[in-house]
Amino acid sequence: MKHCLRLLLPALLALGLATSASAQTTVDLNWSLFLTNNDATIQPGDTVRWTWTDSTPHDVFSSDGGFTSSAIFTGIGTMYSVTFPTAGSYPYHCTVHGVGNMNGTITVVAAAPVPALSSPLGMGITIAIAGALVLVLRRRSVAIGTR
Ligand SMILES: [Cu+2]
Repeated sequence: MKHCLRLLLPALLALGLATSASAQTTVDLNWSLFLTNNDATIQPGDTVRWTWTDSTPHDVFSSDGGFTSSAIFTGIGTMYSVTFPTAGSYPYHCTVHGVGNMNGTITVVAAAPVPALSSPLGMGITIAIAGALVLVLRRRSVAIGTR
């Protein structure tokens, strides 16, 4: 029984620490002529990276002016990236080819908060899970007479 707890508690602590961190990701989008509804849904802090996949000149221009590639680039493999720190909806388009021919919307949705281990709620959840597992292990030990 004690041996089980020695293995179980560090695992629970590691789980609590792992779930308290949110990984930031990069979402890749192709960017070429007649590419419409080039949408992505991400979380705050994530990055969107557009990659030119044709040889036509393009830019990336947010419809509300929040971000822009600030130049018209040409060349397959050209990249432009934006990190979105705040939840919201961010429509964008190519100014060379217009909204009707090249567009998309980046939707940034705040993730459900995960209680950190250092928070009272996160610590409480970890202790409750550990307690429940201890009870289960004790009952199993009693049932098979290995107490
Ligand atoms: Cu374009």
